[in-house]
Amino acid sequence: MSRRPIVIANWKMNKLPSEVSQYIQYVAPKLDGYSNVDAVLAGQDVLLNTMVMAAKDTSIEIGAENMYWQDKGAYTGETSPRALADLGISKVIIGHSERRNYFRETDEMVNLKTLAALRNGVEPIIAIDEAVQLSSLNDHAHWIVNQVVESLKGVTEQEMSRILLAYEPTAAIGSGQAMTPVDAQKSLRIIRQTVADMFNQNIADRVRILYGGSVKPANAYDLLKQPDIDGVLVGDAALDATTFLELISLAD
Ligand code: G2H
Repeated sequence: MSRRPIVIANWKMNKLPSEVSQYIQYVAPKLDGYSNVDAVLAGQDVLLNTMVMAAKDTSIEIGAENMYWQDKGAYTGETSPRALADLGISKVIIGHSERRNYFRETDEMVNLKTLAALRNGVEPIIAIDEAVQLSSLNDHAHWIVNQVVESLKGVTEQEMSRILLAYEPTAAIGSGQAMTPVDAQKSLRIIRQTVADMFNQNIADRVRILYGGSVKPANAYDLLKQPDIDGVLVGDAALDATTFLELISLAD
């Protein structure tokens, strides 16, 4: 089963509105040379409108980094999935480790957000993290399985074609030290097997699963060579447009 590779930049809270157009104008024309990979830029809410405008008529997809699980209403300061869809946002990162750790997002909230994104036509990129304090391999596997199961509660077989999963071991995030490709592969295999157990092998074979955590050009190729790693979710390294393109070329 061949799955289309994908490189997602997660700009987190780093870029300014004034920096968006130059980045996209630099990257977009060069993407024409890479037809076998999807390129996604995810930015904070205040950038999204500018990002969508700058990426119009290009192959770049724009994603959000977070959203609320209600479609609309009196939720001051939150972002509506309905508004994301209306703006032309195609994907949204849900349950990133930083959301879980700094903003106390729980598996239940991740599940509600996943269902809300699907309901509104935005594809969820569900982040699965790995707590640092786990002591045994069994704990590790159980932790991952549990997050996948809880995140995907109530998702239908049909909706699974619109879901992406991203494994991001907490210790590797922003540390400069990615997990080894072999260890990352083991975790992604557990995630794919969990999807097979919840749904069926066909769906598990089709779902795209990404690795995230200190991905850079020096390690991306070996990570992407692993049979279950279909793409990468990249923070720091993707802040630079040239490096993002390098990652695209490695995934193509
Ligand atoms: C992990 C990743 C992107 P970085 O959070 O989601 O960030 O590549 O900086 O570790």
